[in-house]
Amino acid sequence: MTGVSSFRSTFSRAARGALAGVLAAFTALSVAELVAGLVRPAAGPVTVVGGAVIDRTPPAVKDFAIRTFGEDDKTVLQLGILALLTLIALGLGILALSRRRVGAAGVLLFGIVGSAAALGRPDSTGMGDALPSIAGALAGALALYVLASKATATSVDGDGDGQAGAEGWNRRGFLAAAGVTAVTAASAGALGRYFAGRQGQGAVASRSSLVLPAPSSPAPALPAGVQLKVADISPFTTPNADFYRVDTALSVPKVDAATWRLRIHGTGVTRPRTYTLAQLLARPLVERDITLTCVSNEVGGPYIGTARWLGVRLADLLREAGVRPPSQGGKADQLVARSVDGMTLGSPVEDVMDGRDAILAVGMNGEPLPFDHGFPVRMLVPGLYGYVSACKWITDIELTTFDRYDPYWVKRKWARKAPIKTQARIDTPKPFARPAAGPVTIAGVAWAQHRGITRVEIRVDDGPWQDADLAPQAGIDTWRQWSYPWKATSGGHTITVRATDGTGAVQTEQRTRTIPDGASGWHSVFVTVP
Ligand SMILES: Nc1nc2c(c(=O)[nH]1)N[C@H]1C(S)=C(S)[C@@H](COP(=O)(O)O)O[C@H]1N2
Ligand SMILES: [Mo]
Repeated sequence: MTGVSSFRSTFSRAARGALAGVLAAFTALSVAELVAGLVRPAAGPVTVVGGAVIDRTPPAVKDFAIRTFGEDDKTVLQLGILALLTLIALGLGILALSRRRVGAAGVLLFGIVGSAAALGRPDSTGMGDALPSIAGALAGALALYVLASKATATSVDGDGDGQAGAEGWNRRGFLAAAGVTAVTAASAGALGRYFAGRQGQGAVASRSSLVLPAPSSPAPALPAGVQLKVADISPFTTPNADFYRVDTALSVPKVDAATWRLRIHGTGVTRPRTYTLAQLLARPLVERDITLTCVSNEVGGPYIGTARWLGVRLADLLREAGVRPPSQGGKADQLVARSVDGMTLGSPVEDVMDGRDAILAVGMNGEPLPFDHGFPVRMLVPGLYGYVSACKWITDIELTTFDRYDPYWVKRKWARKAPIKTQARIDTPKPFARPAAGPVTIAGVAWAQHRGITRVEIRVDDGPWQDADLAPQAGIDTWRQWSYPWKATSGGHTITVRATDGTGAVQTEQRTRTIPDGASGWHSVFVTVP
């Protein structure tokens, strides 16, 4: 045997092992997704392992991921998991050529990892959640065992192409087995997706048949002019399709409105209650324009939006349950909202009950909440960042204290309390734009929810602060548009903006990171006027 042909046969042997490994991994995942599709789609291995990774990711890394990949962060995570899995599968496949049992056992190990992740999810519904990972691992181990034996089996009567003599393996037998495995796995995966889709159909139907009642307290009419006639400014009302989305859910919960329940219980609740959606909808509904902001929003960042929300006043429900705010002697100072996927968010009871429009929202811009934004019901508390107030897919409200319980983000080093910081953002011109010399409209939005915006100032380079023109204020819970007519002169210019809130406080220049309680500092944009 020449050196080249021995290299070739070693290479082709390794390639066979690698192919066996990848096909085994593919089989494992596909069978797991099939079983998950039948049992519970959220218990699929990619979802549960991804969820476990998200929960264990250090805050700084998570913040980096949100900043770098934005709303694609989850796709990047899933691709990362698949890439790692593929590498391990290649290795296991090559190993299995000489140690078939060890290779198969390696695949089973992943079943254990997947099962542990599934059972450890906060929304785990019991031992059944381990089934997808176990079934997938068994199928994958079997596939690897069979493929590895085919990959190394010597052909007795030759494989018919006259090459068997040199390499001593049954090419046709291996390729046939590989083909059957690939087709079987692909079919299992497709079936799994089909079943998973069907499981969500009840929820989809419950959403499309939901008719939202008219509010007993409609939103105050928007003053004429809240929307400035400036191209490229953020629209005052953010369309649902453009509304930012931030959550830890790898598969968006599809909750069936017919079986949804909300329980209110805990410290100081003298009349615990469980509501159906129909019961909530039978109550007086308020409609309000509220601007929601994420604590992970950097200065100048995109994680903010305004919608017209429809919902039930939360304070009324709490009072009916017997809850009193701490200022009136209530023992609970923290309200912990829990979602169907096990997320927990804690808000100050005092804020929820101080008269502001804290609501359990059912409608967003005239339609039932989109699934991405919490269907059927989510919480909103004007003035507080989303992570301490805006629980989506809410199902449980527990009254407790800040001393006694740390919710999800607080366990990860974010602040217990987080009112939204006063911020202004320049929407136009964009960073590094090249506007022509002459009149240029600088414009954007400013927000300080539940305090309101009273002033916005612009500074060009090191010049004096100049008042921007403010659009009328829709209310203290929404952002406010502003514009400034600039006479652009040629050269490079830094445009800076700062806002003043309804308490008279001027937005601080002090730059802070988003962790632990929101970014501060002024937004600047550099432009070149040719
Ligand atoms: N169930 C659940 N609710 C959640 C979250 C989450 O991860 N899970 N994220 C919160 C955060 S950090 C924010 S900023 C808002 C974002 O709401 P949106 O996605 O509708 O814009 O939802 C909040 N509610
Ligand atoms: Mo957030």
